Amino acid sequence: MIAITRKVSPSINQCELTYLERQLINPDIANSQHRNYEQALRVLGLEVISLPAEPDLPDSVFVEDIALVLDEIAILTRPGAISRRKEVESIASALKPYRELVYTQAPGILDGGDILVAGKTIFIGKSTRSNDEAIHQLKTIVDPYGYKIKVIEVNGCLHLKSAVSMAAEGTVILNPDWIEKGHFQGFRIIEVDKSEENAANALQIGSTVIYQPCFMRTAEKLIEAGLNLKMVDASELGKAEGALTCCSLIFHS
Ligand code: CIR
Repeated sequence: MIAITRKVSPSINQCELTYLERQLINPDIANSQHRNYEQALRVLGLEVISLPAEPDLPDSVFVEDIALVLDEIAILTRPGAISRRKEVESIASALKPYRELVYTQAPGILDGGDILVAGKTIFIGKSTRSNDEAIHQLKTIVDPYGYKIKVIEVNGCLHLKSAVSMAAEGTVILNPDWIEKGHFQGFRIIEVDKSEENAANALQIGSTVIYQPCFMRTAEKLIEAGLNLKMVDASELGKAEGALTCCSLIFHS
């Protein structure tokens, strides 16, 4: 497996914010946490392709938003935030050796944070960053490969994956205040602790779940459910409204 990551931009303090108040981000702490994240991926056996920082693109560490990489094809997004559109070019170059590339087009907007893949089902969040036009385009692109699209309204948080993420095959971590649980009928659902609204974003790698130590109550629930957690603190990037899934694009080589 390969993980594409990108170093934290020195301009991270100019990041986009939708639901959070601006707080000063310490670039040294953010960089050190990001290095630990990359190291955790290596320890789990992934080859990490760590792209250099983009000084003029504040949010470019959040590579997940720029592409959806399936086994068959990679789809480059047209990110919802105008300030993020220039991130696409370098991610396309990094993906080119591995996949056929296709691009979503205007007036479609789409962030990878709104896309959750569970086998042959692709859940897409309709949020401030992803619209019907892009969802329609994506459906047309993935249909020949046998994927089914399910659309979910996202309310109260930035992306679909702020509200739900995969913890294991058939198991999701979910915040029921932000999305309807009913969309995940047939899945085992682990709800976040009420006091930890941002705790639904975890990064599943095989039988391990990379998770943040600041969400201890939800972590306890995950451990009780039999999951194997590897703790990685991403709290400094949390001030930029990012979490764990957003810092990598993971795919089979
Ligand atoms: C943004 O608003 O685009 C960034 N500040 C945060 C993006 C986080 N991405 C993600 O969760 N997939």
